[in-house]
Amino acid sequence: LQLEQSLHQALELEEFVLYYQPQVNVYTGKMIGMEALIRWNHPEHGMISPALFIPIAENTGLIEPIGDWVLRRACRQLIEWQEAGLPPVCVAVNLSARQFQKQNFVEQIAEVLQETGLDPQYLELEVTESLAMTHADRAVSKLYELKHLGVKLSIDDFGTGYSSLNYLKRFPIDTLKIDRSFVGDITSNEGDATIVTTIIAMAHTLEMKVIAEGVENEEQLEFLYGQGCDQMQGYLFSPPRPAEEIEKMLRGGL
Ligand code: G
Ligand code: G
Ligand code: MN
Ligand code: NA
Repeated sequence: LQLEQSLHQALELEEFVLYYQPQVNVYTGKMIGMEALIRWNHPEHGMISPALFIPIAENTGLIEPIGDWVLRRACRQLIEWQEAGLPPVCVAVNLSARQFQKQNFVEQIAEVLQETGLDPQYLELEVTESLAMTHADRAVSKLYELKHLGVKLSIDDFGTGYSSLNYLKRFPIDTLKIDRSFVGDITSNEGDATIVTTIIAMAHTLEMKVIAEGVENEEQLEFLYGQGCDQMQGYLFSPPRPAEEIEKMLRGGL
């Protein structure tokens, strides 16, 4: 209850910040986008991980105003960078179940795009595999409505949930994000290597791109390159960083 109270205040006091983690083209090594990841800059406890407060925000419903803040912040940030003449990149925003399932969610996205003036092709929405596969029929139609707005869609944490391939082929998804739990051991664990290789092949058959998460070393990069993985994200390239640091990277002409 106390945390709920302070989460409420955190919104009003503007204690949330967005960090951004670069997403890189495996072949060119260039940054092509980034994932927005929220942090809570608590006056006493410092930076608090979303892993600690997002579940509480989900349960209390505070995820709705927080999620709305994240969307607007990310879109505004991109507009700022575009207006400053920096190279155009996409921003991916994580959606939680409660947001995605909300009745007027599609309208809300349309509203944010209109209010910020962001070209929809630069906004990517991430839904987790387990969220997409729960009530998959309803998810299919909602994903199509979102797709019609012109935004990009990706499935997050792919491989950790229970996917029906029958639904997967019906989702208008641009990108599958391979969960980092498979990427960590790809060079030492044959099973994980096979899973990653299979996900990449399947995604390409379904005309989706693949991004590997949690890429931490050159050996993993080599493996992914060899398997035709499209994009990667991970500490090898960059951890999630504050906007000012990402801006420097963009100015560096990545
Ligand atoms: O950045 P970090 O690895 O600490 O993120 C931990 C978890 O919090 C991840 O599962 C990530 O998807 C989730 N997360 C980060 N930012 C957001 C957000 O803005 N909205 C939602 N719903 N989840 C987020
Ligand atoms: O669930 P989601 O994929 O949205 O979560 C992203 C989380 O993964 C973030 O909390 C981020 O800090 C973390 N992360 C990003 N890159 C790496 C990495 O290379 N290794 C590890 N262990 N975690 C990472
Ligand atoms: Mn994510
Ligand atoms: Na993930």
